[in-house]
Amino acid sequence: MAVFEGKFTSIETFRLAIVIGRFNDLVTGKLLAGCQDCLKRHGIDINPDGTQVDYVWVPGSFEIPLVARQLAITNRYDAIICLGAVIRGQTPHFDYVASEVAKGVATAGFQTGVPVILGVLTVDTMQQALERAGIKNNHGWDYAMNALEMASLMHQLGKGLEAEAYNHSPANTALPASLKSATVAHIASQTEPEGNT
Ligand code: INI
Repeated sequence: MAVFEGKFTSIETFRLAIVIGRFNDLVTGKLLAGCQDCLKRHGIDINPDGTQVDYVWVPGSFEIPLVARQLAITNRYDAIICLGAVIRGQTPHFDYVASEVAKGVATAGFQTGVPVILGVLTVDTMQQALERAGIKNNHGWDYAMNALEMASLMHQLGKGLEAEAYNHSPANTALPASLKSATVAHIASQTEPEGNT
């Protein structure tokens, strides 16, 4: 048996995409700067004209999952980092945006097998957001670390099944047949009443 964990070495060939919401860009711009600082100090070429990082700006956090998934299905990226800031206002809009972005980012990762990092702050006030985007510490740095770690881990676990999922599903949403049958077998083994043959 084995222990698998992501490393922060051998990352010179990694390709990353960063999706950034313009909404609250006072905050998201700082998250991006923290993220870039981390990547740069780990030897990643963060130049948008280079070969390692693409940047995609979207109107707000709500739009992030669609774009993250679209990027992931290209199979060009080892990880995708999503940066946004959802700040509670006087309306329920916060709750809709916050829950949709979290669900959508998770779905983009599940559907494609590409690590999609949830770098979206959900806070009550602008002060809390800024504290997490550089005044106290910068979570952008952490999101970059998460991306490198997950990219490395997924490489170790192998990308074969994910490639199969993209190639054999027109909607790019289906599980590969091998995973489907394994899942069905697993569920059956969990639900079969004891002693039932
Ligand atoms: N988008 C954010 O990224 N953060 C917010 O706090 C926010 N609030 O509170 O409204 C927000 N709204 C815009 C939303 O993400 C979409 O861009 C918009 O609804 C258009 O689809």
